[in-house]
Amino acid sequence: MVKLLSVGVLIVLFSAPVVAQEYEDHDTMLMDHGDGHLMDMAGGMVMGQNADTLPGGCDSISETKEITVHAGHKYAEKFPGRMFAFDTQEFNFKPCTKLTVHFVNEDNVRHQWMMHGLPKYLYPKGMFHLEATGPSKISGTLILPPGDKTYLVHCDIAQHMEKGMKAQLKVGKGDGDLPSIPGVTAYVVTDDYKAALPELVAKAEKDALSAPPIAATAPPAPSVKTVQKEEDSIISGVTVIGLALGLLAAPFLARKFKGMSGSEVVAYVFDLLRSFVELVVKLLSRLINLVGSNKNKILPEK
Ligand SMILES: [Cu+2]
Repeated sequence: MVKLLSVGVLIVLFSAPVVAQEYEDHDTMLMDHGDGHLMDMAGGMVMGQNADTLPGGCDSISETKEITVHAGHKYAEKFPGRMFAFDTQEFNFKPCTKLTVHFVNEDNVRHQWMMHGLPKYLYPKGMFHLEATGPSKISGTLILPPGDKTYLVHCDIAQHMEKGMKAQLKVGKGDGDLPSIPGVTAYVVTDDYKAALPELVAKAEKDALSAPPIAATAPPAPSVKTVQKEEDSIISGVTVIGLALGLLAAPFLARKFKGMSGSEVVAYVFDLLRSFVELVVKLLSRLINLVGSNKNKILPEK
């Protein structure tokens, strides 16, 4: 019974860190650097924060909205071939909405919720940007511009957008859709997960055959096949030399190996190889020294 209890306690102790994922809250640690730029020492950052200046064309704040966006690897699982994603791929708000975004990064890497195309007179570089080194949360507020426009929202860490962390935010009716939004719009580059490798090879060969012939005036370019042939001939030459050496050495080695166990033979062969390599290195370094010293002798005569 005591054993059972202690096992139970151990299981609870070890599973606790897995169950209770701790999120660092950057909002309590941020320092205001001015111009809507807030930052802390733990990898949290807000850029383009604007909670009170109305963008040109907005008479008043139309709505006050708050959203929570989660980011992480697990949200990409439903999108084949993607690695990272937000939990939401499309947002829609009225023009002149005051929007607060609570960004929760659930991965152990850095992620961003970066919005582009905002008016530059109000948002530095036209960006509103939340960044969190996870697992953690961070919050920021902006006021959306007037007019119908579709804004790109993504994570700008290298390759995170390409791997799926991309969304669109439509103000009003938006002005169209952006490409490669997981689950929303078609990928610019679509991967084919159905075709097996042999099929792909067959298709590539077929494409190569049906390619238009090179003009007669063009100089003959070395084709892949001829390069392959040259390599083949080099390899076969080396093989022939090796075989000949092996045949010559066989009687000598047979005598040497008489009465040796398998491992002893292997050790002996490796020893031979090692001394051969050492000899080659020594010869090479002597050659290099020779060339070097010749140069030194020539130089003063100039
Ligand atoms: Cu990211």
